[in-house]
Amino acid sequence: MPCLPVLKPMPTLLFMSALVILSTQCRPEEDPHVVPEIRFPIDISKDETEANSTFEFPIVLNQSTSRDIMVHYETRELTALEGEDYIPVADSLVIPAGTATASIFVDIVVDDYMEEDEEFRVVLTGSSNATFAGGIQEAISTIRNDDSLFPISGGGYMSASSYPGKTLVWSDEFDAGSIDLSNWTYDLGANGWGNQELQNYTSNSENSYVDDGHLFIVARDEGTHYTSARMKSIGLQEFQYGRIDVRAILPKGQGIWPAIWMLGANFPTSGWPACGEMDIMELIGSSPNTVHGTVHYGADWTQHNYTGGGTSIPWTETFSDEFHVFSIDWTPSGITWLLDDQPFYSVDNAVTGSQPYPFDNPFFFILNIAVGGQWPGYPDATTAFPQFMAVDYVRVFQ
Ligand SMILES: [Ca+2]
Ligand SMILES: [Ca+2]
Repeated sequence: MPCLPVLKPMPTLLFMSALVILSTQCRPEEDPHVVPEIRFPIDISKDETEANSTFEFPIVLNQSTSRDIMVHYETRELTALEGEDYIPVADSLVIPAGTATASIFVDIVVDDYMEEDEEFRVVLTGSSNATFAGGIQEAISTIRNDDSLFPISGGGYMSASSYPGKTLVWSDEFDAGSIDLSNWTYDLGANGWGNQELQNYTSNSENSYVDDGHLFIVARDEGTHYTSARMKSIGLQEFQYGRIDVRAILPKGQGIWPAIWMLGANFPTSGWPACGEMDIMELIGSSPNTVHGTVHYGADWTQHNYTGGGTSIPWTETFSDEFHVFSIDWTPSGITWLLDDQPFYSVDNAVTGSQPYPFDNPFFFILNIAVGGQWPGYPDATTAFPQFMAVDYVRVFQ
């Protein structure tokens, strides 16, 4: 393009301005082939929040040039997965002539569920009219977890919604937005209770909450102590006899002791074990594929006795993997324990022998995770925290 326009007479000031403009547009000494370096050394680490839902990766040229620069880029998975953790992109961007910066934007998937901190890469796959400084063509992005809710799948065994000759008399499906306090209240404290347990039970939402149709009870390592929750239906929901189904995912690990159980409603006046105890499900976290059903009884604690049985799923599985249904069929003639509708242990109403038979009275529910104790032992370096029990429903048919 010719650089010597015909100059027309004009006022001096305007003439000088025109010369300046002409000189910047047409400097003959400028190298039309200067090749800038692309600098892309920036790793990004941000919390997974709405405010950070788009991660920005700046690209900087060491100098601008008179030509457009084109950069091709794409995202690649590391521990963060396409679609699940971020929205994959593969595109090109233009750094216009005369400018030296641009940015790549990647949307991340924001949810409320706890995950590991996860990483993905943004890779510069090629460019036109520029080189890569130091050969660096990728940035690593870390999506930092800032959530505390547990993600679970709904898979696993689902029990029948009705039984011949029986009526559903009560259930908590945990479908409301919060714990139904017309069904449940809390035991608090408990550090050092009779079984030498370590946890302190709280009513804090970190230790019990309802999410997506499930009740979560969470055992946490608070550094100096453990917290958990123990919920009970005493004075609120009490039943005598019935088919009881509880669908749950259980925690695991050395020293972790989840339980789904019942005590006689006369516990406050008669005391334990005279009130009777029916353990629908107990699990010792170091044997995470075995559950136990037990009854405890005795006129007073010096005459405490118990009997029970267990059942296991294959050793390659655990009760943390998916839902199972823990049941008792409790009638005037005895109690049968079932796992996923398969009976595995029974007692009849002569089980207490010379001791009083307490299992002919109303009982209330208790759902809890204990940490440590004489039976499970204590957490060690192999025990992962937090641990949760997710309960899909508690149903009583009579
Ligand atoms: Ca999350
Ligand atoms: Ca549910």
